[in-house]
Amino acid sequence: MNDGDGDRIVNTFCRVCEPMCALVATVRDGQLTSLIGDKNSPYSHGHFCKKATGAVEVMYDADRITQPQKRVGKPGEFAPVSWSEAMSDIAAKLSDIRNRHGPSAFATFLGQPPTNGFATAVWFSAFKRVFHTKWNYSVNAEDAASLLMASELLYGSALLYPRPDLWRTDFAIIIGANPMVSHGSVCTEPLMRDALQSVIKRGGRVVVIDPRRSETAQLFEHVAVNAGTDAWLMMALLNEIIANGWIDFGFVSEHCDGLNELAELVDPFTAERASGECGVSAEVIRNLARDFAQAGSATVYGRTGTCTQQFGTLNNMLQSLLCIVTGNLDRPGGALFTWTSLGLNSFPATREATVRSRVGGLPALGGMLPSRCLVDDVMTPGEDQVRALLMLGGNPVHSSGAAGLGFADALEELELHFSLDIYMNETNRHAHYILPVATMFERADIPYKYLANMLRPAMFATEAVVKPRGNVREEWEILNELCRRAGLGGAYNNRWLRCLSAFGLAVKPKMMMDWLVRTSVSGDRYGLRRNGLSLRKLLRKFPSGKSLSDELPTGMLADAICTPDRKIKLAAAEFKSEVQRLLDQKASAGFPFRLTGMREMLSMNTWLHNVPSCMTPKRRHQLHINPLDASRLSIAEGQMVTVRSPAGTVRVPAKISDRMKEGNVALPHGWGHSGGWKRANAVPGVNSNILAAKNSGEIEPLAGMSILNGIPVAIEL
Ligand SMILES: Nc1nc2c(c(=O)[nH]1)N[C@H]1C(S)=C(S)[C@@H](COP(=O)(O)OP(=O)(O)OC[C@H]3O[C@@H](n4cnc5c(=O)[nH]c(N)nc54)[C@H](O)[C@@H]3O)O[C@H]1N2
Ligand SMILES: Nc1nc2c(c(=O)[nH]1)N[C@H]1C(S)=C(S)[C@@H](COP(=O)(O)OP(=O)(O)OC[C@H]3O[C@@H](n4cnc5c(=O)[nH]c(N)nc54)[C@H](O)[C@@H]3O)O[C@H]1N2
Ligand code: SF4
Ligand SMILES: [Mo]
Repeated sequence: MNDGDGDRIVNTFCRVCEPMCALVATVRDGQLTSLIGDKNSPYSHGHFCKKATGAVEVMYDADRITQPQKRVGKPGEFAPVSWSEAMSDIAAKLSDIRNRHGPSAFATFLGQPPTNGFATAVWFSAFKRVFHTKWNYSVNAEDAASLLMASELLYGSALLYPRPDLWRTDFAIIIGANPMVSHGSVCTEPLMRDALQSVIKRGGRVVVIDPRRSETAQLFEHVAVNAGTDAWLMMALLNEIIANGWIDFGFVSEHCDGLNELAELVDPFTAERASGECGVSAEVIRNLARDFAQAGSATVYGRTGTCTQQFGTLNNMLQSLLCIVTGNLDRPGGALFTWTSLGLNSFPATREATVRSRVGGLPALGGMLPSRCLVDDVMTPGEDQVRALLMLGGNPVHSSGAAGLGFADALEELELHFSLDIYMNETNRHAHYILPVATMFERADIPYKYLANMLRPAMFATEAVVKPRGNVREEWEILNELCRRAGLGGAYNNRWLRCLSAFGLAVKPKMMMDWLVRTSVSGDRYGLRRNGLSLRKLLRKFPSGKSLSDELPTGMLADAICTPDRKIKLAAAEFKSEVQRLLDQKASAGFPFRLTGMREMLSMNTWLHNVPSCMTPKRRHQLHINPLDASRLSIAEGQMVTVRSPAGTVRVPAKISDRMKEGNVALPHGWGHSGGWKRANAVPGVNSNILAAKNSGEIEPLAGMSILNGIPVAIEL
């Protein structure tokens, strides 16, 4: 579209976080000059945030890497090289390491940002298959692995995780999520505020369970819980519900297994006993159980606050169980399975956790091993030892819960470490090569990974808004080229596509996107369905996107459940052992506070701290502490305090805030930089994950979760 004065108006969408808000960009002389939310989008209605502007500044950031870099000295010392020199050296070294040690010696690490793009997700998946990589790590154990594990244990597939039907529910419990800041995760909804407010408009309730009166809790009802004790609270809620018979017996007897065992397991968890642990009064627990169970429909939405915990998998099972026993699974207003036009919802009947890490035996969930395993897998000699690593847009030296456990030292041991990124960060400063990639505005895309999480399924597409800056390449091209140079054809699952690629005829992302759109439920089936979609039609006729449905389907349960007898397991063996571990757990003497993380509006994990829109002059990295706790310790606003955990110590200024529950403190993650990003490096801050480090034996045992919330700490002046 053109709009006079030489300005070009381009419809696009944001891929910084999960809602993927529709945007309208203005381009002048080939430069993206302004960005606003697309009011015509039937999906996001103009919603957008400052992080999208931050992403434009990232694209034009002087500290961005725009030419391949080769390590020439100590960590962080790089010199520019040509693509051909970098690629031929990497491919030769890869082939050599694979010849000498076998394919398992080459591992991959996937960070969060690359998963937001279609081409990267698809080509990376094929790349791993073509190279037969066995050890594939990610930040999933700092994120959602416990959700996947809980789904596997309950429903028989890690990918069968429920989404909260916020647009239809009468009662929403939000536990360990702050969607007013994070904009939602594993639940894709740009209109999150409207969705939550719609519950109130229908006469329903939204109850936010959080140690901090979060931005979401401020808008709705808040129940202040002690960090890391949610399992106590939810066990007591279940106990109340079961003891009072507020159960949907018809649903449970048709679809579930193990109600009697579950009743026995929850029996010791009286409201009084749980109250002593979680800091919520017995009366509030009883009333919450009753009101939730007796609501017309009810749902529970939890996220990183309950996932990345000592009892992450148990928490996620309990969140589901509250919906299951009250008959709120797979019905309007409850917890729903997914639907996507691309057919990504064809439920895979797999037991996911078949691959386990080389040392420590932690499970790969969704095909992803916990980040912490990389350290041991590199450092421990023997068969299948990791010697070469592809770091795809990750920063685990900073983001991993094992950040303090010699992560950087392990990276220095690698024979080959190459990174695809837009910056030099705290992790790839240890790489041998950094290969610079295109940012989101420099590539065509369709929403992909998050389609299956949309509460209102929609489809949209974007062209590249501007040409890639400098000498960067798209990730798919780099991955494909490496396969080709290693004599493996290309990064395609299909043999014919690999052959074509070997002859220089690589099938490109737009062709693949077109194929997916056209063969999708809403596609034109290459002319067989007159009103169906193609990529071209999406781009031309629906530049602001197309809404496919206002709600998710229900009634899929019978087909969806993947357990051998197609029953939901209410009391799996793993569940029982976790309940026992909960009962046996002892407080950490000498560490009277509980530390949590908290996301901030203008941060995106570790990577948006170098641009002015996001790192505004007034921002500070602070420890949030309740006024009563502060006065007991004689801490004044802004004073430096020492935060000590069993794993490490950091010093940060205090922010006194009555939004914190007494005895709980919060410290945002992602601060304290030492990469190639000058503005970020100059801002005072610390890496909060130094406090989280734990050896494999001490972490959440089922999914291998890093414990990032509810860390026992001491606070000193
Ligand atoms: N204490 C604590 N730690 C946490 C969390 C927490 O809540 N508390 N949250 C965890 C969670 S949920 C996550 S997802 C992780 C994130 O952990 P990571 O993925 O390791 O870190 P990120 O900060 O997301 O960024 C990784 C890198 O991606 C690069 N990048 C940005 N866009 C692109 C792109 O398009 N392509 C490529 N190739 N690179 C790109 C950035 O420059 C950055 O260097 O952090 C986890 N760590
Ligand atoms: N602005 C911004 N948005 C983001 C990101 C970002 O870094 N910045 N990251 C994106 C990513 S990768 C993800 S995975 C999502 C995460 O999405 P969310 O999980 O919604 O993110 P948080 O804002 O960290 O919310 C976690 C909430 O849990 C609370 N909490 C901490 N510990 C406990 C506990 O023990 N019990 C309970 N009940 N609550 C607890 C915290 O106080 C916080 O309010 O956000 C995404 N969106
Ligand atoms: S909410 Fe997320 S997807 Fe939407 S504009 Fe902000 S950063 Fe982008
Ligand atoms: Mo995440």
